[in-house]
Amino acid sequence: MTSEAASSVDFVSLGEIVLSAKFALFGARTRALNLTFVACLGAPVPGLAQGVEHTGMMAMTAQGDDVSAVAKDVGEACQIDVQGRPGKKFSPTHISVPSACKTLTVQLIHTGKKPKAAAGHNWVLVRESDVHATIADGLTAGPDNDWIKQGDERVIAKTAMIGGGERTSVTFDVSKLPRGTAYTYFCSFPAHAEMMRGTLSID
Ligand SMILES: [Cu+2]
Repeated sequence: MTSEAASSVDFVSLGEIVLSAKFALFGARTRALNLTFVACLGAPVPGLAQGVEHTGMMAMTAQGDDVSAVAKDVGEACQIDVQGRPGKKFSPTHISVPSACKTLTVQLIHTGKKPKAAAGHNWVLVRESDVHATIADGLTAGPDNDWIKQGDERVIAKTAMIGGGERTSVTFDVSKLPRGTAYTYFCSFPAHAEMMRGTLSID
């Protein structure tokens, strides 16, 4: 089986259990589009399947016993695409991270046309209680630091700042993030954060 096969429609329709097992057998890089992960977002996520195709990353939850067993063999690497849209909007605006996820890869896709200097987007994750202070300090950090204070320990994860048509990603450990804590993500570009904001929870 080639890696291309993993991103085909067949992969989704045939079911993950069989294909995941095959991947394990062949030792190939596993790709799994887990529909439960999409469903728990509560909002349509355009481009999620495409994102999996492009990145080859695995989106997997513990839901479905057999899938979970395979995921443990290869590590629970979860993945989500987030669009930064014109009009200072993120989509989705809430990310539910299954508690089985060990790492989360967020791929940020800037769907606008403006360059980074005019309307850049990034994805910055902090605890909800740290949002205002992180944004305020970021505004004095300037564009060379992507409008985030250097070495800001309140930042749990962040992507690079990108311009229209670009994409970037960040992978970080979610296994030690306390459950029951409210997390917020935002874009630190000046005047974007008030609108470009979303919430993340470990569920
Ligand atoms: Cu932005």
